[in-house]
Amino acid sequence: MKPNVSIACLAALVASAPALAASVRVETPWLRETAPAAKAGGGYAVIRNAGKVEDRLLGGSTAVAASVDVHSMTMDGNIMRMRPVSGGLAIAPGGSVALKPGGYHLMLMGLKRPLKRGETVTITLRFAKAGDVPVRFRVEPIDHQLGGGHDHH
Ligand SMILES: [Cu+2]
Repeated sequence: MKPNVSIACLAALVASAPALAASVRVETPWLRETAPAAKAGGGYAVIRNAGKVEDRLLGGSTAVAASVDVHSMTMDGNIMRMRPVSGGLAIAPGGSVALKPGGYHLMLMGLKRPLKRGETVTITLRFAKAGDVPVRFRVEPIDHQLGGGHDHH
């Protein structure tokens, strides 16, 4: 019996090795509160890649929306355009990417209910290397600033 147990343990170690090479940290995750009839919502955070290899944020899933996509926002003359980031948002090893209003963001499509300030919503982010990472996002008022210096809570 003993050799079989050893082989099983070894197999488990080998299977978990790729996950150890990838490591992401999600800081200051927040969602913007939405109007009652809104069908889409925005999500923001700073994502750090503490691993040794490039990773890519592909999207995510949540119970409160039909889908979670990664969008970029750019100015085209005076028109703001959002579009899905094809192939995922790359995060260099040792680097970070900020998802913030006016820039890259998570787009919750097909909202099933409004997002109310103060509540917490779990979104499972999907990374190419790190896999599925559940993150608790706090819903903040529309004028919330990432890391803002005048927070009076
Ligand atoms: Cu968007």
